[in-house]
Amino acid sequence: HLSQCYNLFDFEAVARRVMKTTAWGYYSSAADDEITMRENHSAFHRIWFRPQVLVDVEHVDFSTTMLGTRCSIPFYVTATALGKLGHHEGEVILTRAAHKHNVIQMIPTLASCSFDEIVDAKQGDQVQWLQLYVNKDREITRKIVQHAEARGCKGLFITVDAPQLGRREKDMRSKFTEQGSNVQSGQDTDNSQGAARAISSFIDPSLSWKDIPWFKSITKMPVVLKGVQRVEDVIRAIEVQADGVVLSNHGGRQLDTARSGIEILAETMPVLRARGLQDKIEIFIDGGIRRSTDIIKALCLGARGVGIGRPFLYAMSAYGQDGVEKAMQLLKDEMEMNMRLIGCARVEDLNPSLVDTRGLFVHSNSTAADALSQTVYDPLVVPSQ
Ligand code: HOC
Repeated sequence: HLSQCYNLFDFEAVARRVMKTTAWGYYSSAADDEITMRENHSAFHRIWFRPQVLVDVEHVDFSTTMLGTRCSIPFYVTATALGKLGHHEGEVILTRAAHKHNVIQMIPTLASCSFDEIVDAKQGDQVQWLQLYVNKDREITRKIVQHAEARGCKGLFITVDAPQLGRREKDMRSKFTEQGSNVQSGQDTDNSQGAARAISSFIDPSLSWKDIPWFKSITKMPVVLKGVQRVEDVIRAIEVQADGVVLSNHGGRQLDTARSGIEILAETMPVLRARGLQDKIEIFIDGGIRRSTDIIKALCLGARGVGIGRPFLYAMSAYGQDGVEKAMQLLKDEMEMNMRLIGCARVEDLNPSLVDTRGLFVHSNSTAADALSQTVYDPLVVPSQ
């Protein structure tokens, strides 16, 4: 029961039991041996806190500003495709829950609901961003971007880590057959290799750095590159005047054994600070965030905010809007407690001295063995209905 969900992992356990094989296969799958997906969360375990004591933390305020929008907590609902696989109402459930908690929602290109349905579901001055897969036909892309801006979106997140679809074997095995998407690719879809391949054939693999100024020229929305994975590319993003980057490996769904967002962040910020570039761009991360301690670690290391994807899909699939609201509330409760325990009353007070990252860059060889035992020999990888 919902009242017995005490953390974000609990929603995943319920979702795994109640979801259809195809839906579970699509949401939970990641590339190849799923090493990066597991690393996304476990990397946070290699960072330890150095709390400060005797700080007045009676009143804790963890509200913050992301791309100019004030929000109640430094996370946003990141884009995840095919919401109707998990719940018949799809992404509008996430919109409503995000409104309740004053959290920003990123609208996915590959949503099940139409873009306008998701915008129509927003209330009051609720803020949404658009996640964009760039179409081979740039006129289609231009129309999508300008329509999003006209409908009030406040940020454009261009996915840059997906010139080709990663190989998600769990998804492929479940043989996607449902029409969960509103996406019109204009081409025959291939349902035989999983949901993702069925919906992604329109995406342009020729997208490159030289295209980014064009995006800046067609919109006034801040332009953020989602899926950057090394400091050299963060610097390049600054050079092309991107307003932000998301350090992300696409939830481990694209290149397996890519590093976690939190590790890329820890690589990036010292270089930006050494070059005086730290205020030139907003840095976000996503992947593996399940606890408020993960959020706090990312903020200590210089992130402006973090994206959370699968946990809200699982909460939605298990319990609908109530589930997503509860998941958000749990994170808020954890956040208040852990800000107090680390000795910070405000987000602005979080800084690198509060974390010990010496172990972060040390990778254990056992990860590969774990991956094999979990992805090959686990009979529950694709649960039966
Ligand atoms: C090259 C196409 O984000 C997922 C979605 C869709 C990915 C399309 C990538 O399944 O991770």
